[in-house]
Amino acid sequence: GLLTGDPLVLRKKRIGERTGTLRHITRNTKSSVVCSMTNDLRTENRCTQWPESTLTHVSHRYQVYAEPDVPVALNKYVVYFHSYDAESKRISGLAERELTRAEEEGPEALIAEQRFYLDEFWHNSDIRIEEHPMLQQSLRFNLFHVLQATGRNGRTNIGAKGLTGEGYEGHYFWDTEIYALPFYTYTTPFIARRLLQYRYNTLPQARERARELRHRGALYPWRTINGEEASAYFPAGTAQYHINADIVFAMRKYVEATGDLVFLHRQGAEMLFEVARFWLDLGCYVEGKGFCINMVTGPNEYTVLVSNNLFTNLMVQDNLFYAARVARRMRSNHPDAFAAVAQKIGLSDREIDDWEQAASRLYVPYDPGRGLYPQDDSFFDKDFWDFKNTEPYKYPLLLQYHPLSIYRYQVCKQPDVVLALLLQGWRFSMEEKRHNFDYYDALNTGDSSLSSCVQSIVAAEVGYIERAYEYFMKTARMDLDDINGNVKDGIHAANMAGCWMSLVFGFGGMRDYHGVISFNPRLPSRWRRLAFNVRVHDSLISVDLTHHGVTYTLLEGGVRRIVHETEEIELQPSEPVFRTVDLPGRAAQKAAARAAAREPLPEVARHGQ
Ligand code: IFM
Repeated sequence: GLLTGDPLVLRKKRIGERTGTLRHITRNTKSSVVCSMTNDLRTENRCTQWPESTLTHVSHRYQVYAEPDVPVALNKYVVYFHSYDAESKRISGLAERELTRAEEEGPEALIAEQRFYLDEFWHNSDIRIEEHPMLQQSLRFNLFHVLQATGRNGRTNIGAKGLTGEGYEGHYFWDTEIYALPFYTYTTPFIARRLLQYRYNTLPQARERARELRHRGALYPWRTINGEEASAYFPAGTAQYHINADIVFAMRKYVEATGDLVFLHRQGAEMLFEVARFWLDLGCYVEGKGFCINMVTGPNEYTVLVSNNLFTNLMVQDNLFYAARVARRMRSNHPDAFAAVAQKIGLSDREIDDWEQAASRLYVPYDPGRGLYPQDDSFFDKDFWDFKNTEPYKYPLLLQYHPLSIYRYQVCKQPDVVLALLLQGWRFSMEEKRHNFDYYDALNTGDSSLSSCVQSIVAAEVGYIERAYEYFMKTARMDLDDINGNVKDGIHAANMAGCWMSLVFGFGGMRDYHGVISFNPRLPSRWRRLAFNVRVHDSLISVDLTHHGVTYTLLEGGVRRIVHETEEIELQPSEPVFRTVDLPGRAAQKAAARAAAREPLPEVARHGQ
């Protein structure tokens, strides 16, 4: 049967001898959606059937008088169409034609097509943890769900709960760019491109939103489906301007990992330049500090509307340098492509200089006395949350306390500085990472499902393998074991994709600073073997880790350079390379230093408070 709920208004219902079609429009956004089905019952048994329909559903009921050894087979075909696919009036016809086509092809052909698609997916994405069936089950469950959740037509994206529940009303967040895109970029890049394409297709709405808030450039919505801002509570919504930086950051990683300059020149650059414009308009120069960004909310939603959120500032700096570099490279190496974008958005040379200037003067809050990076300008002025007297049932805090009772404390819902340590890792020394991780790990409630995977990766990097393991187990089993007790509202898609990151970036130790792929693996003592593949440009690299060492094999593509710990390796087709594994931490630090040396960026001024 086909069911419908309140947000849908019925426009058309048709029920045939074996078929049924419903067309609705969504109450608020007026999108049309069609669902058509047909049943193909095959049996030699005597049977009766009758259609049923109400205002909200259509179905066919069968009664089979089954004899022993007389088989019964029911093939059911269902198709969905949306007004994104074609004009609203045409989609019912399209859906019915697609059904006929599916039935003509038959189940075997459809299953074969599906199998081919999934074989390819697993070939690129599977991760093996030897002799650990429970973990293996969770990895595959998580990655399969991420795939199921992902819109792949450039017009849809990944809902925070996938399509499995009504939590967050189906909205898309930065979860896509920071948690899911790494997985796709390094395994199935054509899907990463589609997800970025979605952001390009909603650039007009982002421009419109920037105008609405009296800014230049483009401001992407914190939560959305159709590209318009849907946040109800701006302090933990629109004020998370870092969404803009996250999108550009993910795009940059995609372009560096794939070399897809066509995307960059035709679509990416336009987004990038509009976002850079936005930053210049949002920030301002402050005497004694530099370029500051005030009144924002960083990833930690338990602290809102602050000045100079470290994560935001570092990501903005990254965006601005990148924007200036791409603009200059395009101008000299691809002048036609550059002229097309520059003309379309009225870009001047002066703006490019301004981006670079703001980036080099971007304010990075730092407390030299304590060797700590404050989450923002006022974070260290706040009192500590009284963890000792907070009973377990009081978590997540946001469901038990008024927001204002939370905002005045040093307390984290999810990684903020710690996420900066991961995404902007090449800027920090290992000592800084460990010291700052220690500080912020103690403040983290883990109230957000986006927490444990990032904590796990950074814990692994700084050498806390046991802690990393604990966080990883929570990540891996979150939905299968309903650890947060809220899976009834839907799965946690970001965490599921984060599970891949915990293994590949965490225990696999992969980093991609400035397009250089490096590995500093560290295997938890309880595992015998961890193996995964990553795709970089046209190469598919297998990474196979045991307690003896790690083997890198080029499975597809031409010669590829990678860095193992501190050593540069040139992988040749069919010539596996084996290396022993160094102590955690030491090698990662050297790799970060090498990455920074390879493409030095202007010195980032750190300011004492
Ligand atoms: O995007 C996240 C946010 O960071 C924390 N609250 C839940 C959102 C959706 O997953």
